[in-house]
Formats: sequence, structure tokens, C-alpha cells
Amino acid sequence: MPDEPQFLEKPPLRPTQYALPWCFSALCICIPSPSNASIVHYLPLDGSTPTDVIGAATITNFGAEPTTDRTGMEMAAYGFDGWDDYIHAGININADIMPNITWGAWIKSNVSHQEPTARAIASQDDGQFDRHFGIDYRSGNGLSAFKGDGVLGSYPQIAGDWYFVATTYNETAHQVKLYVAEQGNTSQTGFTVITGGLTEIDGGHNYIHIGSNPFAFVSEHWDGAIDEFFIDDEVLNLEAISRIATNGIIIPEPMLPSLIAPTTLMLLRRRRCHALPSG
Ligand SMILES: [Ca+2]
Ligand SMILES: [Ca+2]
Ligand SMILES: [Ca+2]
Repeated sequence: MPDEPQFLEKPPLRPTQYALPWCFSALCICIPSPSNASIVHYLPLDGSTPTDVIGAATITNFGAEPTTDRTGMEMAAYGFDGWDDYIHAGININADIMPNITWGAWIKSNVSHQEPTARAIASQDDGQFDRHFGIDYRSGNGLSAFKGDGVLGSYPQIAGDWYFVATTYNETAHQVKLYVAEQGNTSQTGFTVITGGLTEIDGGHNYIHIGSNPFAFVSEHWDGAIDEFFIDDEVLNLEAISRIATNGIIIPEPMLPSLIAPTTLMLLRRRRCHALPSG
């Protein structure tokens, strides 16, 4: 007859054994997602000073003011008055430096697609339709992007609603793509993707403006809010763009303590940890 199985009494857990599973789950939550690996600049646009928390570029604010973000959190996005506000960033995105690029942000416009206007979300333009995305009357007053010889477009935004907007420039494939999703559906099926041919771009400024076009004669100041602005030095696909829109940008852990103010750090940690399970 086989021996009865023996059930040994478990020894009591030591404090480290209690702690390990908790630490492990915390590590899992905070490991950067692969989709974020090539993000080279990120402005969360939280708090009283706009900061590039990944690329540490020099940022100068010309009048934009903290406002509520798409979740209703105060001082968690930046508002632009449509007249003279913009944020200058010392980031060179010219094609000889960054041939392939994805850049994007959460945006809210006070101007609908029914009013003829031109407004920049972000731009390096110095003439001849350089890298730039915003709203443009030359392409239906919708959300659009420049493509070297004109304006791509466009997506008919509704004034007062939040959208995730990203644009990719692919110098190899000579292609520009605009991705737009409403706040309520940032899954891949929630995105509208508009594709166009990219003419050889003659180059623009070696800096960018967020909320205006730096081309001296136009300005095209943004009227509304901009949040979570990022630049990636690769052409991301729909899956990666949807993941960023849904989960947010995940900051590599070593960058957190030195570059981000404690309040922002707290917000980031809270957002990341809330956002991740859905991805
Ligand atoms: Ca923000
Ligand atoms: Ca102003
Ligand atoms: Ca140019």
C-alpha cells in the first residue's frame, strides 16, 4: 500500500518573502514598454514649467499657461490663446538629423473645422511646407500636416473635444501619415489614418515651436490646449501609436528623479500605473 502523502507544515513567511511579490509586481508595472524605447523628447506639460523630461532640450515658454487636461486634472496641460502664445523647444528635427520621425500630442482646439483658419500644433517650418502639423484652411480646416509641397488632410475636429494626433515623416519611403483618434476611442480601430506622398523637404528651422508656426510671416498660433507632446526618431506604426495614446509615455526609471519635479513625478507614476493594465 502506498504511503499516505505527507503534507509538511509550511514555515512562517519571513518579511522578505512578503515583500518580494509586491516588489516584483511593482517592477513589472514600471518597466518601460518597447513602444516607448525610441522616444527622444517628451514634454508632459504638467505644472508651471514646461520641461523635456526625456531629451532635456532647452524649453522656453512664451505665454502659454497651465490648464486642465483631458481628464479634468488642473495644471496638467498647456493653454494657448490663439494670438501670441507658443513654446520654443531647442530640438532639431531636420531630415539630415532625424530622417524618420513620429511626433504627436493630445490637443483640444477652440476652432472647429468649419471656420477657415491655420493653426499650428507643432512646427519647424521656415517656408516650403516643412515638418508641421495643425489645422489648415487649405485642406478643409481639419487637422492636417505639411508634406513638402502643400498640406495633407484632413480630419474634421470638433471645437472643445480632445484628440490624440500624431504625424510620421518617412524619408526612405517618401511618405507622410497623419493619425487622429478621439479621446473616447484610442484603440487601433478608433484611429483615422491619412497618408500622402512626401516631396523632398528643403529643411526648416533647427528648433521647433509648439503652438505656432515659426515661419516669420504666418505664426498660426494655436487656440486651445496641447498636452503630452512627444517626438520619436522612428516611424511608428498604428499599433505603437495606439499604445502611446492609450497608455501614455512611459519614462525610463533612471530619468525620473533628476529631471522631474516631485509633483510631476507623482502624477506620472499614478498615470502610468493606472494606464498599463489596459494595454
Ligand atoms: Ca500633461
Ligand atoms: Ca498671450
Ligand atoms: Ca523650408
